[in-house]
Amino acid sequence: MTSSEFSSSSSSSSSSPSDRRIGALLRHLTAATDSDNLSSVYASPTSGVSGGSVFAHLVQAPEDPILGVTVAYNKDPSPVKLNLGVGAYRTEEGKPLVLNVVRKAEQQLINDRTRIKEYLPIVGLVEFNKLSAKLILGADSPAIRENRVTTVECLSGTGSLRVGGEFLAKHYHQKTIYITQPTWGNHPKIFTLAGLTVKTYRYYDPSTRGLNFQGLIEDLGAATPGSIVLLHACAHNPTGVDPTIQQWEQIRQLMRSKGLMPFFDSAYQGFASGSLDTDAKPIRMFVADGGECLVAQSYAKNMGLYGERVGALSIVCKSSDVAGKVESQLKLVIRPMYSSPPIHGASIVAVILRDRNLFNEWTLELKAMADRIISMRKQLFEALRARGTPGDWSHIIKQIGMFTFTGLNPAQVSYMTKEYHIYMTSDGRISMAGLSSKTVPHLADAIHAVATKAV
Ligand code: KET
Repeated sequence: MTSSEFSSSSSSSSSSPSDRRIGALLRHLTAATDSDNLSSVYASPTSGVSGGSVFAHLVQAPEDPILGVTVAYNKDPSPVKLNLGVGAYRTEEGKPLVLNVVRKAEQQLINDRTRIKEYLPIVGLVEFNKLSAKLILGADSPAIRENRVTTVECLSGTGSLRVGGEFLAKHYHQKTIYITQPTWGNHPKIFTLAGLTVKTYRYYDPSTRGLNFQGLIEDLGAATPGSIVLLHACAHNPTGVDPTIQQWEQIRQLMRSKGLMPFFDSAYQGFASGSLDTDAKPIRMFVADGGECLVAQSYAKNMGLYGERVGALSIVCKSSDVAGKVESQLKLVIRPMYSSPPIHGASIVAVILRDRNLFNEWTLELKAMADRIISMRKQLFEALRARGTPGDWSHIIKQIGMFTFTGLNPAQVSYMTKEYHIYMTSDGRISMAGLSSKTVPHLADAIHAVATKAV
């Protein structure tokens, strides 16, 4: 058995997972009203049997493995502390960056006094949806031309994955989704809570620090026909290792021959190669064969709109008739979840994508971010070479996107945090986007220390 199962949503009941969740919720609510003495609840609304809090039995939950790194970093008073945990871009000065083109778009929005704050439709800003589909599938995409793509605005990449997952759990005949081993830590949680059963397929080979293509092909070849497969469109998180275009073609052929449903997570379009079109190529290969697929897009990283929570879910269908029905069902997923998405971030994106000049300016700023990260890779690699740090560190310059999967173990990571105030996820992933020329020597010293000491 090469793949491992995270959780199973199957039960003896034949109802859908969301029906079962709602059923469980209803049973819970009914049980509470049946057994509670309402007058005592009114007399003392927050006291339990012992007079303490009704939540006293809760255990303290651990911080999130990625966002919790920032929480720990914020508490550290050290002046040399360095946050390489979350994948968020920083300037050479170590500051968050608001793109100039985003400032311009916001100014345009503010100047336009006709703009209102009404609710958006359930599917979000329609112009944003159209432009997002074009950005990821290509302006000349036959699927768009044939009107068989449905796109809904969602709450960034996470929200798009969650809505897509719940839609599949409700309406797709296979409830198993395969995710890469390893993957972004939120993937198994998102899909399990959406009602899918999560399994993994081999992806990364620690001995080569590269792709385990053989393992990947074997695992997808052994997957139950029709299963869903989560694919990182580019700049795989956390490994920074992507298949080549030839390998993508083999993956596509295998998946199509087995009827496996592709679900792309595109959180880093433009960050892998610096080109939006190049990074979207694997998705476009799957769309070009006429088959169906899902794509979750995020503008958090490539437009720096992290906190605006702006993203999109596109479902490419075989016909416009089906796409219309899919959209109608997506609305039923979204309405009880958050009703409709926010207006501001999507408006910024729409202003930029619709205007040729702003769009070009964006691509230049995006390329500058990608280039700065590549230069950090070179500087860190050189700094380790200069120190004579034992080991092969060439993966730092070979891996792509925001992260380097260093190969450092949890004990080494914790030593670097304790002794050097360098913060990263315990799997040894560092966000290269959080590094600058000034902080490279400090990081290189820390890596050198753990590589030469018995930590
Ligand atoms: N997919 C992947 C692969 C991913 O790395 C992230 C975020 C997301 C989706 C979701 O991003 P959103 O902000 O919802 O559009 N990853 C970084 C931040 C996080 O963990 O939330 C990270 O790995 O550091």
